[in-house]
Parts: sequence; C-alpha cells; structure tokens
Amino acid sequence: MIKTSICDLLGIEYPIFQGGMAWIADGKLAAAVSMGGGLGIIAAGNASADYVREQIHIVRQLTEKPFGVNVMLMSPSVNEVAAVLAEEKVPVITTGAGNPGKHMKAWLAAGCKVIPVVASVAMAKLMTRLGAAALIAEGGESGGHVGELTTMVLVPQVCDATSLPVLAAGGIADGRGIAATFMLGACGVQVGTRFLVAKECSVHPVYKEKILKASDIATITTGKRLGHPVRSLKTPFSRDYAKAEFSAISDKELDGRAAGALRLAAKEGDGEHGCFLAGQVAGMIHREQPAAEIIREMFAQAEPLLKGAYQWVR
Ligand code: TUI
Repeated sequence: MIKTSICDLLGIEYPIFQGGMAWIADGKLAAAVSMGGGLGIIAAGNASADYVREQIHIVRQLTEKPFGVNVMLMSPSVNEVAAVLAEEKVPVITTGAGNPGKHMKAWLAAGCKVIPVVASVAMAKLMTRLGAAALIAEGGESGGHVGELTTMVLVPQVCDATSLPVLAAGGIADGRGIAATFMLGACGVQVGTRFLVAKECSVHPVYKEKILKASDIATITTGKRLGHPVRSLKTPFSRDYAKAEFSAISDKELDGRAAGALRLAAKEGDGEHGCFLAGQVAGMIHREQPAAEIIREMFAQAEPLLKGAYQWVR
C-alpha cells in the first residue's frame, strides 16, 4: 500500500489527483475518481459560476468522499466562481494558469484547502507564504497550459523550496511515473490525460479515440507568441495555428482563431477545428478503463518498483 502525507491531509486512499481538464472534467468524472480512492476534481475552466455550483451538487449527490474544484485563473468568470467555491465550502481548490493570491484569504476563511499548480520556484515560494496546503508542480509534458520546465527538473526544485507536500504533474500515466516522481521528492501525483479515457469521462468519443491512437510525438505546443503556450494533439487546427504564429497576422487575429476550439474538441469531437489538449503521455495510453481501475493499476505497478529500488544499492 502506498500512503503519504497528502492522503492523511485530505482523507483520500491513494495519493492521486485527477487533473482539472476544462470542458471535460465534470461532476460525474470527479465522483468516479473520488469513489476510486483518489481526489476527483471538477474543472471550472471558462464555465459560469452556476455551472460550477451544479457540478459540485452532482458530486455531493454521488459520493461523500472529498473532491476538488480547479479554478482556471484566466477565466472571465473567475471572481464569481471563486465566490461559489467559498460559499459551498469545497474541500479542495486547485488553481491553474496564474496566481490565485487575491482569492486565497476568502478560500482559507471558508475552510477550503488550497493547492495551487505552480510551474516555477518563485510561485512555489509565494504560494507557501500565502497559506497553500500543498503544491502541484506541473512540468511542460502535461496537456493544456504549460510552463517552461519539465517535471524532471521542476519537482526537485519545488521540493527544495517548500516544506509543503508536493504533487508531481506532467508526464505521468502509469506506475513508473509515480515511482519516478516519488524519487524526485513528490508525495503524490496529478494525472489528466489517462483519466480523459476513463469510462466515466463524458468527453466526445472522437477525443478518446485520438488519445488511444496517439504516438509518442503526437503533441505540439502552440501559443508561445501570445504568452500562453498550450500543448495539444497535432491536428489540422494546431498545425494551422502553429504556422500562423510565424506569419504576419496580428496578435488579435491569432487569439481569435483559438476561440471555442476547446469546446469543439471536447463536446463535438470536431477533428478539423477542435483543439484536443493532451499530455506527452498520450502515446502510452491504450485502453479505456473505469477510473477506479486506472488508480488501482497505477499503484499496483508503482509499489514493486519502489520496493525494489534497493536492488540498485550495494
Ligand atoms: O492550467 C493549467 N492547464 C490548463 S488551463 C487550460 S484552459 C485554457 N484555455 C485557454 C488558454 C489557456 C488555457 C488548459 N490547460 N495547468 C496548470 C498550470 N498553471 N500550468 C502552468 C501554470 C502556471 C503558469 C503561470 C501557474 C502559475 C503561473 O504564474 C504566472 C504568474 O502569474 O506569475
């Protein structure tokens, strides 16, 4: 059995969070992951505060286990969503794509545990000072909005910079990823792409098919020119966008191209115009499975690897 400080802190069985995938991670998926012993997370993404409240109620109808909500800090509804989370006293709030500083006091006062995603040591130190309960160090192997550093170099540097529990994210899809990031100092993992193909994930079937068929080099990062690099599958949309970044078109026109593309991928399965966010692990994901089975299988693989690590020591 693999149990760490994050299990005790949150009352979860396995030290694993499901990533807050915008347009994808709803109350049903979050409940399935939490019932499987991990921490299920609802993605607020760009959604309205009403949608987020509805999804919180769905999780609470399905399970009494702890769960989280991920706040996408670039969302136009971020302030309204932030208020709903405090009002609902959501057990865990994770954040992404920015600095959650201005919301921390209200969330902590409501008794929520705040676990920000950080992509740098500076942000890790700031979040530690502001009262975070733990940190998620996310490397650029992950899908979606990405930082500069890889998981391999980010996790140990974040661990050195904080006394808080650190979860590793980016590039983890099986037990080998768990074992490796534990060696870097992490005491838990966050996994997105593998849960995208969970049976309980209601993303469009075309999206799941694309992940299951992806190769090791199936993803690309775009958006650097506008300061928001994003990793997604190579598709007509992302290839055209990548070309446009190096063309003479204006920033405004470039920005306009991405509007609605996440929804088109997740809800319509639109292979032409959709933006299919995915991590570099897509190439190692081959099966749709129930969320609980994914969790059990990952930890069943990690345990003998961690136990057997002594073989290297003479
Ligand atoms: O947030 C993510 N991944 C995401 S968010 C998302 S939705 C989206 N839609 C359109 C454009 C962009 C995103 C899809 N995927 N991951 C967590 C994460 N956070 N990765 C990196 C960061 C991060 C970056 C900068 C955290 C803090 C930060 O601080 C900057 C600052 O304000 O100093």
